[in-house]
Amino acid sequence: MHAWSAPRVPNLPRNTNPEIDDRVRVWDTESRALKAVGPASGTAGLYVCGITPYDATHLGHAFTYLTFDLLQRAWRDLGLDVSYVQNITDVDDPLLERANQTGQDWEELAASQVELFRADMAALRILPPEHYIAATEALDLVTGTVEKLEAKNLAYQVKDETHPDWYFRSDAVEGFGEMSHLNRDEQLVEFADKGGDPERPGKVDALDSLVWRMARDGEPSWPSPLGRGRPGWHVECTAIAQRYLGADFSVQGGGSDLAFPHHEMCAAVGRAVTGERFADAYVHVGMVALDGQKMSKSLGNLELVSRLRGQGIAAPVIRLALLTHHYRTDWEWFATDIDKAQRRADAWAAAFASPAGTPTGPVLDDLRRAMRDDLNSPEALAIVDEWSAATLAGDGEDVQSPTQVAEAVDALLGISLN
Ligand code: 5CA
Ligand code: ZN
Repeated sequence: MHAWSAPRVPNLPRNTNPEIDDRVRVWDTESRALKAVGPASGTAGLYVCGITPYDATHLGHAFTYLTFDLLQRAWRDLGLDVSYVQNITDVDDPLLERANQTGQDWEELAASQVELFRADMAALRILPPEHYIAATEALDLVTGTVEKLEAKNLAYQVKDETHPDWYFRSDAVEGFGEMSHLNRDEQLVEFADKGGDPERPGKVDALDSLVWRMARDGEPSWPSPLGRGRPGWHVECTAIAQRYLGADFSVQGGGSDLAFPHHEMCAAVGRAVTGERFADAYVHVGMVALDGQKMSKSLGNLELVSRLRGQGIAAPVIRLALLTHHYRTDWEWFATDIDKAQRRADAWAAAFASPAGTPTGPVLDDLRRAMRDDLNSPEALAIVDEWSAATLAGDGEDVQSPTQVAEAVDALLGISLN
C-alpha cells in the first residue's frame, strides 16, 4: 500500500555538546528499564503495529503513532537512518464483524478507513512508514512463516473436521511470557480478553494462537499451501517485520494493550523462525481514555482526529494537545484540552514571529536532552513555553533567535506553525 506524504524535517546543526547523551533512551517492557535503542550508527529498524481499519483515527491511535514519530525524529537528529515498517490488519474478525453489522463490503470499509487514516497522519505531520503493508498483501509471507513453524513442530492443525485451522505452539518457545512478565493465569485472562480462544477444542495448549484460519462460508479467504483460508493476527506482524527488517531489529512498538498477547506472540513466532531475538526492545504507549474508559472502537467512546479537524481545529493544535502527555502515561481526553493547546499555539506563533534574538541559546540542547531521555514531550513543551514567554515579555534581544527555535521545534516535535 502507499503510505502518506512525508513532512519536511529540517536538518539541525549536529550536536557538539558532550554532555548530551548520544543515544535515545526509552522504556523497554522486556527489561523493565530505560534502554538505549537503535544502533550507535547506521540504520534503526522500527516496526509499529498499524490499525485495524474501522473507526480510525481516534486520539488513542494518533497518540501511539505520534510517539513513534518522536522516536524517529530523535533518531534522525542523531544522524541515524530509520527503516520504518507498519502493517494494516485489513482482514480480521473485528473488521469483518463491523462490516456485517453495517452491511458494508469489508474491503470498502477497510479502504475508506485507511484513506481517512492517511489523511489524518499527513495532517498531523507523522512520518510515514517506508513499507506500509496490508495483511492481504502479506499472504505468502504469512503462510511461509507458518510453514517454517510447522517444520519445527511448532504449528499444527486442530482436530476439527470442518475447520482444521492452524495454530502456533506458543509456550513451547523458550522464553515465552518473559517480555510481558505475566504469569500463566494472567496470560490466560488477557488472551481470552483480546481475541484469543483458550477454550477451542482440539488445541494442544490453551495459549496456542491462530495463525491460519481455514475458509468459512461468508468470509474472505485465499488459496494457499496450508489450504484455503486467511491469516491469523499475530503471525501477520512477525512475517511482515521479518521480511522488511530482518531478524533482531531495534524496536517493536504499539499501545500497551498490545504487550500481551500480541507482542509476546510476535516475539515467540519470530524467535521460533530465526532462532534469534525478534526486536531488541518493546516499547508501549499509555492508553488514552474518554468518559472514564479506554478509547476503543469496540466500546465506541471515541474522539476522532477527522472530527476535530472537521470542526476547524488546526492539526498542529491537535498535535500540541497530544504532546502534553508523556507517552508512558494513561490519560483521559477532555474537549477543553483543545483550548489549552490553542492558547499555546497562539503564544508560540507570536514568539516565532518576533524579529529579535541572539544567535545562540540553550533551547536546542535542552530539547535534545528532553527527547533523548525517554521522549519527554511535556518537558519539551515547558522548555519552549519558557522561551516563548521570555520572547513575548520583550526580552527579545537576550533570548534565542526565533528561527532557530522554530526549526528545532519543527524537527524534534513536528510542530510547524507558519
Ligand atoms: N491492527 C492491530 C495491531 S497489529 C491493532 O491493534 N489495531 S488497532 O486499530 O486496534 O490499534 C492501532 C494502534 O493504536 C495499536 O498500536 C494500539 O495499541 C493503539 N491504540 C488503540 N487504542 C488506543 C488507545 N486508546 N490509546 C493509545 N493507543 C491505542
Ligand atoms: Zn501488530
